[in-house]
Amino acid sequence: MLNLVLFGPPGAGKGTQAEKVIKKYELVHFSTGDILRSELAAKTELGLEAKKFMDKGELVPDEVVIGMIDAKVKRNMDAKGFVFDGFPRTIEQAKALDELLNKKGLEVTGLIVLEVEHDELVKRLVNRGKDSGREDDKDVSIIENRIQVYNRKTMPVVEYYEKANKYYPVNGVGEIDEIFQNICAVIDKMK
Ligand code: B4P
Repeated sequence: MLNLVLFGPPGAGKGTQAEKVIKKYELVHFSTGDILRSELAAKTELGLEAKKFMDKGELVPDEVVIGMIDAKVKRNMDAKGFVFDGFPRTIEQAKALDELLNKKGLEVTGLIVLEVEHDELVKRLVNRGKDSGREDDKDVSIIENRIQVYNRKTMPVVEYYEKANKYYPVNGVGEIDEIFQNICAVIDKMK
């Protein structure tokens, strides 16, 4: 099974590239951001709780997100593989993902990190905020907080996978299709 983590700061293009990767390699997509937003749209208890964190650009508590992923992996055990998009975002989530996959005799194949510098991230998110309706894209101070949270809490995850020889950086700036080709080259080497 090909189990990929698409990683990078907010606005790096994880969601954009994940759509293309799942289509080409016929993998199941897990976007914790999308799952949380659909819970929010359905006004579930989980969604309303998550909203308090998301609107401020903070991370939703680990136990909430880990539970969501666990349930979805269990429902998709016949898949060719998974693309985790926006997960793991903390060391605790990375350890939980390893545990969860190991129990099923699986493991993360590789962490693909989309590298984009700060000003480009802010530009993309402000742009998306004009019509996305996402509260966390509307305000530059919330966008800046998301980037800071990424640097503080999420970046250590890179080192975790680097130690396991599973770290694959890719330049996330340029044409979407060009970046996708570079990601495919990395995946084809892993396989
Ligand atoms: P996410 O939904 O994961 O959102 P994100 O980090 O903003 O990245 P996204 O994937 O949407 O953006 P993309 O780079 O594709 O998380 C939202 C919130 O949910 C978090 O802040 C947190 O509160 C919560 N959450 C989610 N997962 C969690 C977890 N595991 N633990 C705790 N909390 C969690 O694209 C951005 C924009 O750039 C788009 O408009 C796109 O069109 C554009 N773009 C993409 N590629 C481009 C390119 N090459 N050139 C120019 N523009 C490009």
